[in-house]
Amino acid sequence: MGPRVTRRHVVQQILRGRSKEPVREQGIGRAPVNIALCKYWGKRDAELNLPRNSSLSVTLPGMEVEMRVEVSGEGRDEVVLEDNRLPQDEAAFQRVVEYLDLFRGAKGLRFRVESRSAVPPAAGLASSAAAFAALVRALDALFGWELTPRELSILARLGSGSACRSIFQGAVVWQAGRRRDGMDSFARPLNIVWPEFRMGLVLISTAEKAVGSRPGMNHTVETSPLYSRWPAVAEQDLQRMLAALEGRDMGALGGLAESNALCMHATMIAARPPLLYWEPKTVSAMKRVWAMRQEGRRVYFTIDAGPNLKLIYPVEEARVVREVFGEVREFAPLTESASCS
Ligand code: 2P0
Repeated sequence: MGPRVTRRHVVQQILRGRSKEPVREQGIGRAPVNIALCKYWGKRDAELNLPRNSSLSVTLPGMEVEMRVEVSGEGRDEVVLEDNRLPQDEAAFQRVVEYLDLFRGAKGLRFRVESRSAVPPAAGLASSAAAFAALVRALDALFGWELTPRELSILARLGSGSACRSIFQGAVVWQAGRRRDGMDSFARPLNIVWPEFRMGLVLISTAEKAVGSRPGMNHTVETSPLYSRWPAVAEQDLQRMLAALEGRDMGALGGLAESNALCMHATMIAARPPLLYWEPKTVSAMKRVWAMRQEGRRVYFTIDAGPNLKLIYPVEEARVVREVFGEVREFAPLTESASCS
């Protein structure tokens, strides 16, 4: 075992020979929200956000975060979300500032970061992955680094694991990698075009969750007797999902995504004390999906670290999905324009 690799080492390695000074007044970056079909749950390195398993996601067209970053005129960091300045004691402020610490250079630059989101708070979607991916793109523009997508993905991962997937569009794989410095742990786009693929949001609640994903996954790894099975299950699910995507096989893909999500939740429910993100309405919605399948409908779901469902179905089922669930917010993540980066 050599010395521990820090985020700072990784940043130094990627930015070696690149500008330490802004080359323009302001950098702007945008990135979409992503929803995992094969979930990231558990880290092998918390400092670098290195996962124990590879994962697969689709991005939601239109659900983007935009970040603008410039050198602060006030000599201290400012983080402004939708025109609201975050107080310094807020956890989100500190997380951004700790990330900016990696990019201050010898002059100790201070930054003003402004974020605008096309993700309505009422959509029940976590936008932190999109936010860190957009922030990396904004820094790349400000400093004129011209990093490759792979380098952007690695830097985004240092902010939030799932952010490395939001550097790309459409169906995206994040390969876990094996290296201790994480240089082989980044996302890549699959460029799958599948215009019939739909994802629909079933909103159960937008209340802030009691346990965030980060402490939730750490608690699961540390205490759940079922967790040890998870990485191998996820790797196998991923290989099967890739084949299902290649074959445009909705039944196989939807079924695998659903059982992958349930398996992830099973590891959390078995944690001590248990971690349950579902509400009673989550379970009723799951049962409605299963009843639809009994009737031959090709409708499946996935659930993240929260109570809301994301339905997966082919466009032919859109009408019956609306009949059963009312107006769901629907996305076509794999059309040609939405899926090619
Ligand atoms: C995912 N989640 O694959 C899984 C499914 C939640 C459930 O990635 O600590 O916010 O910043 O690396 O990326 C949420 O975890 O965690 C997540 P950090 P992150 O989408």
